[in-house]
Amino acid sequence: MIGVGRVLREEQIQAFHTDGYVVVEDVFSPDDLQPLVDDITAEVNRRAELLVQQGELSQTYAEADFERQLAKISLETDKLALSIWNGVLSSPGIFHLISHPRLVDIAEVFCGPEVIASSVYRLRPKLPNYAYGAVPWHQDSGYFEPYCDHALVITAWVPLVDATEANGCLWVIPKSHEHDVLRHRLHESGRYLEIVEADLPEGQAVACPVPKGGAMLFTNRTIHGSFENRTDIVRWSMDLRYQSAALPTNAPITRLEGDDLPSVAAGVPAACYPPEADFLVRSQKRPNEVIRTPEAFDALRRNYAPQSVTNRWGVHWAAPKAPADHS
Ligand SMILES: O=C(O)CCC(=O)C(=O)O
Repeated sequence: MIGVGRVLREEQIQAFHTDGYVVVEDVFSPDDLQPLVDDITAEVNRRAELLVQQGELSQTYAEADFERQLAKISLETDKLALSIWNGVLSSPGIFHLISHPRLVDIAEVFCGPEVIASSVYRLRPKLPNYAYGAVPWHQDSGYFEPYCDHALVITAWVPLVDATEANGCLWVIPKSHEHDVLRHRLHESGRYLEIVEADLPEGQAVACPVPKGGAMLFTNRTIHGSFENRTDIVRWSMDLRYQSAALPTNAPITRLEGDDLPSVAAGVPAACYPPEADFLVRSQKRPNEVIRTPEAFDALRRNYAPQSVTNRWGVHWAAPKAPADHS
């Protein structure tokens, strides 16, 4: 299998399967992450300038470093931070991170050679001492189509600063991926699904610090959450997801003879998360269908007509808006 022994050690692969998660250090060089940091900074400056023009912010704080600018802005208004939490950005830096060869090598270890970058990617600026940034206990599958509960959709959680227990790194319940998808309820914020404390399985939760340049990988049934940031810097991170092309996907790919792909007509969902567009990020069988440029990625996401996800919990949460309907 491509990638095994090169991108991950055998014990890391084992840990992922046994515990439901693994932290991998040194996935990216600082140069790898800088274009994304620059894109985010440009976007923060753009939105801050608008707020200054509208009289809602005294200055853009552009001289502050990446870890502090949004924290300073947010002491005056939380509008900018909220617009990032509640939106889904599309930028060349985001595309290059999702399709970073080392990350895709890692995804290939678990998903096989036909790798779909799942539609669900999120940028999260967890602000200092701000309740909005906490993400309650959940399994990512709580948000996905039930059909995909027992498939593997991996999350690569990538911090853009050193993520520590103090600034709100992720917590997981080891081995919780062995459970089915547990009941999720609407969190009091109305923005998240959560597994309430009483429904959590036995097991000691562990904090998972990840240094900048590393990534944490976990499964769609691994129970995780993140809590307060008790520092004065913003805990910036991105979470990205990957799956096999053999699972339901709305990526524009050719179904090939011999593929055991499920059909929508047979009641199988169009994708594990139909509200946003998937794309093919690596393929041996369909190399011409791999999305290779930020422009193609952006066009695909903007032109996608969102479809709803099965409302299995009977609740509605305020899902972030994808590029097509958010500026
Ligand atoms: O970044 C966070 O704080 C939460 C991330 C998360 O829950 C996820 O990636 O599913």
